[in-house]
Amino acid sequence: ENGSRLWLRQDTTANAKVECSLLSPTLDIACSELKRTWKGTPVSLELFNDATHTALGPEGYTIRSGKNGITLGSISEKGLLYATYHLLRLQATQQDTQSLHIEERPAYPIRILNHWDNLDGTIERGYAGHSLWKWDELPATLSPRYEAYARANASIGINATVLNNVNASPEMLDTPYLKKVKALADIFRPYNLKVYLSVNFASPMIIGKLATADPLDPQVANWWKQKVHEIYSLIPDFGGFLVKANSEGQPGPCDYHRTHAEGANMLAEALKPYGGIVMWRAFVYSPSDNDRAKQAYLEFHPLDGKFLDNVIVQVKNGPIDFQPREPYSPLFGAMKHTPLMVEFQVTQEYLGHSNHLAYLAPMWKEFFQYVKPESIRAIAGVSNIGDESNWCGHDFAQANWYAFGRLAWNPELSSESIADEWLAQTFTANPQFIHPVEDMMMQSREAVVDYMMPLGLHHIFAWGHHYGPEPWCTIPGARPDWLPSYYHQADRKGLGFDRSHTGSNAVAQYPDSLARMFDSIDTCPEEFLLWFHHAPWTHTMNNGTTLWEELCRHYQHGVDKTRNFCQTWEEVKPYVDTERWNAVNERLQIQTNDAVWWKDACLLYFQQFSKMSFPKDIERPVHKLKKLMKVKLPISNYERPTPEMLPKIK
Ligand code: BDP
Repeated sequence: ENGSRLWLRQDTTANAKVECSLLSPTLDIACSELKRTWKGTPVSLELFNDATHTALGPEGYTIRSGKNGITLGSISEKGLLYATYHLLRLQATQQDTQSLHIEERPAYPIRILNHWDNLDGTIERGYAGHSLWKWDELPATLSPRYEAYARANASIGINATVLNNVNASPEMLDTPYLKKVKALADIFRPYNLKVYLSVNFASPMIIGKLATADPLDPQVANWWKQKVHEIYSLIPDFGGFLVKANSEGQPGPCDYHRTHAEGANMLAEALKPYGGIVMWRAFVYSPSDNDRAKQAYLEFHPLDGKFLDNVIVQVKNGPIDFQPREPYSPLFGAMKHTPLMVEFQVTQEYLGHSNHLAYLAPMWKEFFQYVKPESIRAIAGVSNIGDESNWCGHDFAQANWYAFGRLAWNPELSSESIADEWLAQTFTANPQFIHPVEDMMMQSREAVVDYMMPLGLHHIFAWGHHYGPEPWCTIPGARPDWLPSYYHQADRKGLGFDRSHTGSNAVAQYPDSLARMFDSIDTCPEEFLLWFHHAPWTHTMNNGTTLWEELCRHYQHGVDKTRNFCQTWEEVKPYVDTERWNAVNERLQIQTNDAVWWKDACLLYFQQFSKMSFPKDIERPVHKLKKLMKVKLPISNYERPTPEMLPKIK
């Protein structure tokens, strides 16, 4: 058992009776999945063109029981493929399949993974080995994992993928690479998985040898048109481009005093004749402004309505950067005349890499509490997939890939039900296992928030790799907005970033009622207190204790929870195979150690400012601050640390 079968582990000796009058690569897949695995009454797959099915769209479907068995129906074979995986999921999760009357359609037409994979095989912020894409071997050698990847995505409704890093290498668009991309697209196509690429805005200069990449230069626009033509001649259903421009040193239209809209529209014009789209990222910030949290809004809001209709602006869920908790980005709701999509981070850059168990569905659901699902056009997730045998490094990180797909299909699903489904398919449907483990998953993200940065604290991670605490970090000459003190602002008076009207006034970017709520320290939800306020150490919290005491309690709570997770895992040992039990257990031990490390580091560091003592019920630190301040992990931005590297409780 190495985890490689993900959530797709049903017995394949069923030999079911399946009827399908049409033939196509997609329907072949659907039929053979059913034949191998379905144990119920005969199934037939049918294309319909009635009003019900038309309203469900090409990816929607029905599943209905009748006298002679079950009928899967859709206006297209894509829908029949998704219906197949739905039916098989019902069986795997032991649902009643006697009388089915199901109608489904996806909430978004684009449900896309963003791989931050580099052409040299490394993965930026990837913690599950190297890239799945073996560029050196392609297109001649095709790893069986390419198809397994497409199948896994189809089984959860993901229908699109960006193969390469947003920090894009221009070579991606060179002809030899495009031929490799074509080979992948050919494998993915029957699984309804469309290929997209991240592009470097300076490509016309770097590979096209032009003197400029100015989007208003006709030669530049022409270069892109030629390139797009070449791509579509190889991959007729190519999806389009994802662009990170004028962000963290990447080239972009602003280099030529053009706007993001001018840059995006030039690419959109090139893609338009083929039905391709541009996903243009709003992740921009510069050290010269006073509050990073405000900058994407300041830059993009004035451009509302200026983008062509095949551009979607891709916005991270929060205004800063995938922190364990952020309020939603105020761009959502503010760009009334521009299609927007949300970008979630599935890979755990800021949540303990693949060492920590953190089930992220509750975090994404939190976003949808503030942002209406129907107000966005598409949904993207930064992938946590690599070439390790279990795909995601941590066996429980597979749940985040799974949950991303399920929520992209239907953001109304509950985190609990997704966890249950995933557990039943991945481990066992036994309730003795599911109940405690679902409970552990449901608490896991909040546990991370508690032991890393509770009450709205953010970005106090170690420099560069973002694993472990470094609230004290100073690097001579570094951009201030890359240093933790920029965010936590700890001083003798208190803690937190003042984004109220007395500070940066970032609150004003939210709709009035929310702006008022966040602006007042008395009505601001406590989970965002230090995000929006510089609160005095003695500030009275809702439960009557001081900020300092409450901060200490959250850190302690986080530690306690990780210990409970170890206990839970111990209790469910009889239900799990030894290999996966051991692998998860080893990482839960690391997580518990790390939680204590975070608690000690942050509390000892902040205590230097608060000058207050630890409440009685808080465990005394086991580490010394001086020692923790010397910890330097020898890892890059694409590795998880091994246990030997981490400070341990003696
Ligand atoms: C940050 C990562 C960095 C990415 C960047 C992005 O630290 O590696 O390149 O986001 O999203 O979270 O572009």
